[in-house]
Amino acid sequence: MTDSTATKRVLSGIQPSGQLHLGNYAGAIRQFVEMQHTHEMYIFVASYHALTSVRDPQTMRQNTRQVVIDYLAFGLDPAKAHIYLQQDVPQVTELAWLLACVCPKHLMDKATSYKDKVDKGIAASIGLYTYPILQAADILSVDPDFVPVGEDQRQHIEITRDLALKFNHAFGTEDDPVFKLPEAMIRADAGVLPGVDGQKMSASYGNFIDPFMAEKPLRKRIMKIVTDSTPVEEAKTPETCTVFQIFRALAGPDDPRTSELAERYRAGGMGYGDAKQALCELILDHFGDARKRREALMDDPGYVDQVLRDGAEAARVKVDEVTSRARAAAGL
Ligand code: AQP
Repeated sequence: MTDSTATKRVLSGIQPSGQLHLGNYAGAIRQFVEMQHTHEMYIFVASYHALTSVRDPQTMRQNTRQVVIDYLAFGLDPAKAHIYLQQDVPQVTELAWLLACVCPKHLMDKATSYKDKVDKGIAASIGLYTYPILQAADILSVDPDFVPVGEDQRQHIEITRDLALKFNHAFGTEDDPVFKLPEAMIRADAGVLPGVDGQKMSASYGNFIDPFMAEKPLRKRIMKIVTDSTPVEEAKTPETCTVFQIFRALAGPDDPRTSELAERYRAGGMGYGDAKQALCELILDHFGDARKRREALMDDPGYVDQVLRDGAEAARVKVDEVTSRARAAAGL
């Protein structure tokens, strides 16, 4: 990585709508951990967003805390990344309003995640409908260069850029725009990770795999992955199999273990049960250190509190600066 990227700023976040899962890891968290060595990082817990689906305060508190612990367990280092809760930087809700006032309604009408979520049973609230505006405010609030996200979030980053442009057009000048336009950073090899039912792996769809599960329930969970009924002796197609797709996303497409497993699919003579065992071993190996770190973090609440205090303090400085700039530009 060259010096020119060393100071680039990154923002991303995850909703505490349930346990973090392999989809969050493959699409987003792995990038956070890699980028923290070369970028200025703002990584938050999207608690206001989770209110669109979580209705129990105790669950909200527990999930929120758990996301922070899991960020740290996956390898985020608070010495390298500002880790904070969305509710500790409530200025983003003001920014969301400023953006809502320049947001044409049709921009929300065409956001596909609203319909997907309502179809899956999440209440059709105005919060859910305007979720991409709050997300745009989160992103624009720290002037980031890059937003590492999973493939499913591509449209929301486009909406963020649209809203920034509209606000800049209304209240900025070409030489002095109010908001900086960020770029989505989406891993080409990650795609949208499927869950045990073959649909997008998702916290609120009940189809996710939690890499921190105890070994026995983890094995049981992986055995539940839906496969087709090709008999053991017949050749199988790895690319269309959910087990293989998850394996490839974790190990990486160029890893020899991935090509070896693909070979076994194509050769025939391997049942899906064997592929599931291989996936289970991979998960236990890949997350071995993270699982140990998580146990230690669960016993150190004081440390987690300190990480959040420091993170919120740093985030507020930057978010205050951006919010003041937007207010002033709009004549407030
Ligand atoms: N299945 C997935 N494949 C790849 N990336 C994924 N991400 C989520 N699921 C997958 C990425 O994880 C980040 C945080 O997601 P989020 O929880 O804030 O929102 P989401 O995409 O709506 O995730 P869920 O699990 O589906 O949450 P619920 O069920 O509450 O809506 C994002 O970068 C996302 O791309």
